[in-house]
Amino acid sequence: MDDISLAPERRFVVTSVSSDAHMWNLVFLQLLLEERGGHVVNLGACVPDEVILAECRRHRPDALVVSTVNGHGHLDGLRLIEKLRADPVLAGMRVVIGGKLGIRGSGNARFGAELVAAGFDAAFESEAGLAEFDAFLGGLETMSTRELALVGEGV
Ligand code: B12
Repeated sequence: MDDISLAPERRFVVTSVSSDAHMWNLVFLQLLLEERGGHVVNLGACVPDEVILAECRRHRPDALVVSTVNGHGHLDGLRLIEKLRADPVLAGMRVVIGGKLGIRGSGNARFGAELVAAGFDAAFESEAGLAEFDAFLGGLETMSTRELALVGEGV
């Protein structure tokens, strides 16, 4: 996990969902992504959906990274991804979600599958550790900046 280094131009928006007041998960993700050389805009906790959409339109990140741990994330996440995928500017943006997606511990895995089916590019349940997220970050490095821009434009 330590040998993954992002190209300096990779930009991330990190956010929680509207109901979730937890903050250290967001600090953790920001530090992780910055340590890999990424640029992070951290929107913080309890962010309304419309603010997330507006900030993504403004920053046009390579990926939106959503974190949630209060147990409501699978509900907030479904609502959020429907809005993102319906937005003409953001429909093709890379969007992932992770954390404690429900209140069922290892049983939260099924929420991850639902969230991906609804439109997230990936879902990372905290009980599974960070290896899959590392693989996701590594995958970003195989895409050129131009390819990522095209994804961001919904092409
Ligand atoms: C501190 C805390 C609070 C504080 C938060 C203060 C703050 N400003 O952040 C306060 C007191 C406000 C709080 C409130 C609540 N909390 Co609270 N809280 C905690 C606690 C003790 C620690 C959370 C923390 O800071 N962890 C440190 C960070 C670094 O770890 P993390 O959040 O787990 O994130 C890691 C992983 O989840 C993962 N991860 C997270 N997001 C993402 C995203 C991606 C993409 C990836 C790859 C990985 C990833 O990576 C991180 C590092 O390993 C946990 C219990 C625990 N020990 O975890 C409960 C806990 C999260 N809280 C819980 C609950 C239920 C609540 C309340 C609903 C309680 C209530 N009835 O009011 C409210 C919800 C408020 C709200 N609107 O969201 C539950 C959630 C249950 C669940 N999901 O199964 C927990 C797990 C406690 C429990 N065991 O029941 N809480």
